[in-house]
Amino acid sequence: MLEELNRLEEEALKALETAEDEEALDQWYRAYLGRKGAVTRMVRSVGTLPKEERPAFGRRANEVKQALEAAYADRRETVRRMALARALEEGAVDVTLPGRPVVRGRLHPATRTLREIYAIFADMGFQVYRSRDVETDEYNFQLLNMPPHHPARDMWDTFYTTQEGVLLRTHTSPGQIHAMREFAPEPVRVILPGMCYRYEQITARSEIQFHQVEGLAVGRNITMTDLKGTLAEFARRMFGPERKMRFRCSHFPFTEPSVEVDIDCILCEGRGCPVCKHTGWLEILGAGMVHPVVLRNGGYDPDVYSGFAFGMGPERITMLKYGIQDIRYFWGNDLRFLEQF
Ligand code: FA5
Repeated sequence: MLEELNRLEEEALKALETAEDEEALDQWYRAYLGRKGAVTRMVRSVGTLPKEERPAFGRRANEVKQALEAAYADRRETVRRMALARALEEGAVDVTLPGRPVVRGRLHPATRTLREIYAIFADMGFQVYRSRDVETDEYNFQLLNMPPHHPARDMWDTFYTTQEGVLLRTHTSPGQIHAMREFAPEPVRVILPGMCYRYEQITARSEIQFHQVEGLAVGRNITMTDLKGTLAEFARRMFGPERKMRFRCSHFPFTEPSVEVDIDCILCEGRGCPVCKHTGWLEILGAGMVHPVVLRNGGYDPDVYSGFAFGMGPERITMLKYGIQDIRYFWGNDLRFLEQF
């Protein structure tokens, strides 16, 4: 019986050497030291021995048990270390390898132009003023001197909501009223960027959704000369000092007098081409002196205060700067277009 015990110990120690992972260790434990393990069973069989052999056997059995428990704990630690070493080796990183390039995003071309516009006007003391895209008929038309049935409304058809008198703004000009009502009677010098919406045919030059940047300056003694100087400085910085600029008489119900501003065609240098429709000029914005009715609606006394306003389309300006042929590229979400900027 004692011999058998010694053999079992030897066998168990040998088997333990081959256990390489946790699972094999558990299996080993169950096979030898578990409740039904070989060693446990042998310890229990002490009762079947003759009385005089029992003490010696019992002592030896305990020794074997302790020796195996200790060997098991040792092996367990070794296996844990081996697993760690293997994981470190497998997960090793060669820090000298070149990194994987991260694809860089970029600004939308309209955003780039908007930011250029902000920077130019910031230098001239204009702050950015935000106003809402969803407007009322009152702000989009009436307070801008376009009562119901005014013929000028035909130029600015829009999307109406199901709520009576609530619509998507056709231009950023209603923001003029919001800004004036906030600042009056203090002087105001703001630009108002944002999306505008028009219910019109989509063409290479016209979208149903586009940006505008409105400008507004109100104070004492503001004259048409200030408007011309401000816009000339803007055009010089946006398009370069070699560009020529012209002011054409025009009409907007909310300005008096009104002008439209052209620059000489960037593509043909003013000689005439299909883009400028052979005129040599390209329109970039509408402008004028704020109409007395609009000043009064904004909270200023037109006998004391005067002001100028203008409204430009950044997408059209971007088209001119980069020679983009079709405005539909802007919101088509085609990466082949967007990645060029
Ligand atoms: C207006 O919207 C006036 N509110 C501008 C203004 C402001 C005049 C303040 C006087 C004082 P107009 O409809 O011309 O004007 O539009 C102004 C600019 O918006 C145009 O020059 C053009 O650059 C841009 N724009 C107009 N319609 C579209 C469109 N469908 N798609 C893209 N850009 C457009």
